Amino acid sequence: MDPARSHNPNSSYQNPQSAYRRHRDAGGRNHSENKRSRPNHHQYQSGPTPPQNPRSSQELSTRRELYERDFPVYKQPVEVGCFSLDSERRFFNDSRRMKYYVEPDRNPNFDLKDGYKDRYIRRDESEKEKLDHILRWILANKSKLSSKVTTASSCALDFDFVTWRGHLTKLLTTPYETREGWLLAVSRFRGTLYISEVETEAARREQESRTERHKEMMYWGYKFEQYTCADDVHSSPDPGGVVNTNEAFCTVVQTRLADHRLLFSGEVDCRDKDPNAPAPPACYVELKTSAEICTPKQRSNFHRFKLLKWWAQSFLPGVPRVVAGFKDEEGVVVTVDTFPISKISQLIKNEQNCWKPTVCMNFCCDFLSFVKQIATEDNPSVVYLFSWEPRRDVTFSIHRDSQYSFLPHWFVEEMTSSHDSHRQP
Ligand code: 0WD
Ligand code: CA
Repeated sequence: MDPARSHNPNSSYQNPQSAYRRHRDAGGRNHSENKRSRPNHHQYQSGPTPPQNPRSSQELSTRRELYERDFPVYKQPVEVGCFSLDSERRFFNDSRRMKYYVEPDRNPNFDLKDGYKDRYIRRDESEKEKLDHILRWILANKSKLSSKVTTASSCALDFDFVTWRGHLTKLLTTPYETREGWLLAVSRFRGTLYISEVETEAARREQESRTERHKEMMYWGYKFEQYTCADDVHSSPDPGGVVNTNEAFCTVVQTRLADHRLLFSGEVDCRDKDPNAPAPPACYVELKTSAEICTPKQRSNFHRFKLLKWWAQSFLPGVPRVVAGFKDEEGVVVTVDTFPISKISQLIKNEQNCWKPTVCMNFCCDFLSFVKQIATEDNPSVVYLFSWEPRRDVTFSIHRDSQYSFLPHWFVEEMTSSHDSHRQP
């Protein structure tokens, strides 16, 4: 277990010095829309919400130095459920798309290019699913999630935050990110804060201008999964099959970061097929591909950039290891290596100016506190849009009944009626 996890008396949460600042800003620009046009904002359709205090603006700094303090409490994540998405992206409240890891040779020579032209079905990325699958999972499991204490508090769920693991990964890496900003939409509904990503203008342009080579390289990662995963405990991988990126198996975990109770879901590539392996999420394996490392400079970059992303993504749900296929320029996996997540912080110790897990976790924790403080109106059609660009502070704007609203009616209605029926005698 990672020594930084909770149960370690030395890692108890220190009350943070607040990294958010209040300062005067004549326009109160971050409380209302269109006061300052940001390149990654779409045209707003709704009218601006009048600022509560037109002379103050609140921002959250992302400077690393502010987050170098003791590691916050991060409870061991517990799997509370899972779901699957089939080849047509249909939701199932079960593990039917779970796969089993079959350890490859150390030097397997897997050809990742194979099947790109004729055995590849790609998910339609223009279909923005937002939190829908997680919300479906919540409805399917609401009897085991509803608050046991239905007192004066209007909390229907015992969680402060519901989101995708991928969104939390972006938060963890923000203090070290120099290229890609983000937009996170937040709505408060029955006391829980739902966080859903909005595509930035830059990301949309990047996607539209992808080269053929880039598109093919995106396939390589999925092809590596096909070489190393089997559909059943006793079967073998089938490299002759079709790669369909609609299919997914997702874990749903519950944990706590300082005083933030979190429920999030993340896609899991496969599990250890040994029946004596530990219970989920400890039996899960994350698969990655990366360019072969030939020079000290490449090794240093791998430690500074790749391992940060790999660590953040798997540490969050408690996935203990990453299996990496190192590929040459032709898309052939030349070496396979396993990286235990708990060893990554030692691996990077000799890098100058390297990333620190504590900075990642403390920034995420402070961002969640910032969100709690800002997103106060409990209304599923109100969106607090948090926005960040590298070398800037996190800012926000507020949107009512806009294109940003993301909690669907079917979810709001079913949560509302079930909540009320709980209160009936
Ligand atoms: O529609 C969207 N913009 C998003 C969809 C944003 C974020 C997530 N999702 C959905 C995806 O449909 C996917 O089923 O969430 C699921 C994955 O969620 P996650 O685990 O929170 O995401 P992340 O940790 O970023 O990615 C995990 C894996 C990726 O593996 P690698 O090894 O590349 O990190 O999920 C896959 C990918 O295999 N993945 C996606 N698959 C389909 N559509 C997407 C996506 N947009 N993003 C990641
Ligand atoms: Ca993966």
